[in-house]
Amino acid sequence: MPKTLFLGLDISTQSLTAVAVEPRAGEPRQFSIHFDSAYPYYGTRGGVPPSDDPLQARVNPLMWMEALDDMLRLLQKNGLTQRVACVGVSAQQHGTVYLNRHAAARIGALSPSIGLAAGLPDIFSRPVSPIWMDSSTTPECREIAAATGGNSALARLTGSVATERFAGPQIRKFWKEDRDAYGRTAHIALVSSFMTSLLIGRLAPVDAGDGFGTNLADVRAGAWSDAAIEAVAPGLEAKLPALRVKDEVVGRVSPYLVQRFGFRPGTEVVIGSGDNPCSLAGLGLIGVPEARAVSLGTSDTCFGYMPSLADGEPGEGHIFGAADGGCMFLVCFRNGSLARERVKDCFGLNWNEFSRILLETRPGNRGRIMLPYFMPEITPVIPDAGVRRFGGLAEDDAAGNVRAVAEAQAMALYLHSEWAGPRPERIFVTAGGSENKGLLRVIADVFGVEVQTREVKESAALGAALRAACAWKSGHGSPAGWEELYKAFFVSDAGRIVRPSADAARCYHAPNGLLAAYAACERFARGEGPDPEARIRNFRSAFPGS
Ligand code: XUL
Repeated sequence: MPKTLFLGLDISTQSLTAVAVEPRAGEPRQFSIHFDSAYPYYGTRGGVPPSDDPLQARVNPLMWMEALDDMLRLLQKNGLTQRVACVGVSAQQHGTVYLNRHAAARIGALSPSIGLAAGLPDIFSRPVSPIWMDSSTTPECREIAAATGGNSALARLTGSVATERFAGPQIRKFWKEDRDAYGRTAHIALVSSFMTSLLIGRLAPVDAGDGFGTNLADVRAGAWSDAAIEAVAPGLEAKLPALRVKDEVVGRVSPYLVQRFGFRPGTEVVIGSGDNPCSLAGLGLIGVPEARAVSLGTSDTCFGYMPSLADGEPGEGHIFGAADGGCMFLVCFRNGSLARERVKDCFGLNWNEFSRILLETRPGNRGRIMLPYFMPEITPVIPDAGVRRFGGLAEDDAAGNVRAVAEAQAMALYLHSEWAGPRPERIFVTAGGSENKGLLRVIADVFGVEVQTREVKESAALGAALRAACAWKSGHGSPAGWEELYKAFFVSDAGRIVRPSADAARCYHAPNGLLAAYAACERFARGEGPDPEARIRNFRSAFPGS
């Protein structure tokens, strides 16, 4: 008798990944579909069609549906679907999917002979979904902040200042630009609740991990906020999914999934969540506030668990819910892997060479600093793309630029997450960039703490599978704590450990260290501070060997 599996499906910016776990069974099974190569007719690059407006990023949700269909077929071919006891979705956060009044019924009545995208082309009231990379809603952010008593009040209420990529400002922009289509919208899902709806065959609720990243919820009450909703658009409350603050099973897979892909009829589905809240679970950090995660993916993020909410407003980041009903903080940088890749490609390097340069060059980069804003940045908010170089960093210096991009990103991760609490005891690094030894060394040195990787790189998909296991177990009389669960399902926590060098950490953290010089560059780029070259000279005289 084949053993029971738990399945996690992660719909990220660039790909759909499935991870299937089985207690104490060794390596999880893993499959990925990359949107650009699998569905060239959607014209995506890095999962998003290029736009004339650099602030806009919108995706046709039918592409995600095609990918889900293909992935479930692939899992069936590998004999996995019939063994799944419970499945969970992880998704890129903040993207919104606009459904018309027929959608709910159509999703539930799909014929198993037709694919998801082919069978449901007309369930949308808006043919595109703005995703997290869209930062075109600055005017709407201002309006929402003004209507809710200003950004401090809004951040205290919703866990974030008005934020361009969040559902609230995006929905307001849609309402302003196309009132008819807004009127035809019966339901606005987040990507996680949309994909979960396709699994259960009816509209799914949204969890607080994703739901708090909207500027629409009262994070202390754990419910949608009337004041925030009123500031966005009329009649919005009726269009939002139900909000749940703690993980729960939201249904069973639809007859469509049973017939088309061979799932067992009783297969359960846990509430979906965002990729960052799922990664928190996948890295074993639920209930562990002393460690933090750094995810080096399309976006770079720094996040960690918070057992309860502090009284003040969050700093530059965001507060989301965690699977156990607690909270997490998150800071997100748009110029993540794509910026690293641009520097790598510009000098014709491969990733091994990129890593070797980081391992061979000296921390501090002799005071040469880059602000790698290849795209408009969200932390700090820099609307105008453009790479800025300081301290005499020459454009054609391969080693200087490689170190400069890696140091800048690590310093930004450090500085912009300082508000979230004391320096962590250790950092878990995940996603694609965690395979790069050089990047791990730079992060360890900049944070001045030990950095660890996990053997399973796909922490978001793994986290979704673990959340499925956790919810299933509590519903079947064997509830398990997160730590216990993590031990039972996690194949091994063997991964790399990189310890910081004390000298390197000093060159970043000393009063005249590189962090101070880098912060001055950021202030200058935002028009909030003087030319940083004097700070850079101070750094050079304090650390002549760096
Ligand atoms: C988080 C964020 C990104 C996306 C990427 O706030 O916008 O990390 O979740 O998938």
